[in-house]
Amino acid sequence: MQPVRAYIGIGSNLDNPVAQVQRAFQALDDLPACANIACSPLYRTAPVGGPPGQPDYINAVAALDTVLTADDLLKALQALETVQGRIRAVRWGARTLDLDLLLYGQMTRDDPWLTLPHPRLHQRAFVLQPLHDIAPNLTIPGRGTLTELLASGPLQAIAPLEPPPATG
Ligand code: A4P
Ligand code: MG
Repeated sequence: MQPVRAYIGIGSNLDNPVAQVQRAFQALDDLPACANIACSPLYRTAPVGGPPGQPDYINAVAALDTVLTADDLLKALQALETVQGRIRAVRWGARTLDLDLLLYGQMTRDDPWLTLPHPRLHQRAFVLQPLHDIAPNLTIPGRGTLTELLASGPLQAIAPLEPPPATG
């Protein structure tokens, strides 16, 4: 099987979210049958949906080349969530680690177990902006280019965790 470029959305808002996201980058880099990882900057973002009063999230995106099938990659992601203490209680509730399969090549699929592209990707600045940071020319099947989606608004305003120092 030829390697497929896959994009993974990473979110955490419990138990030291910055460390959770950094640990997730390392765990993704260590996955068997996956290579060439690219990691986006980290963003601090206000919660979208879910129960009121949950903490802010740290969000990021990773890309990797994989020879796993899409189903096996999702199973691997769910296993990593469990290793990092994910407990599923409330939909969109606070979590130590959420790993969403955003894109698997240009595959499209409408299945509750695995929908591709991720069904809410195009509405979320906390996904679109870090995706754009590592893959500015990406097209989302059925949705358009990242540039178009970021310009189409209205999207939540988000800021990098550590903005680059001012120059000049
Ligand atoms: N599933 C279907 N397609 C996919 C896919 N492409 N990637 C199924 C991953 N999973 C997929 O997921 C629920 C079910 O979706 C799984 O059984 C899987 O087979 P889950 O991770 O157990 O639960 P969840 O993440 O709470 O649900 P959901 O609907 O995926 O939530 P979202 O859309 O991921 O939203 N606000 C901020 N600021 N930052 C965030 O990261 N995240 C969410 C979760 C809400 N608000 C947020 C953030
Ligand atoms: Mg999820």
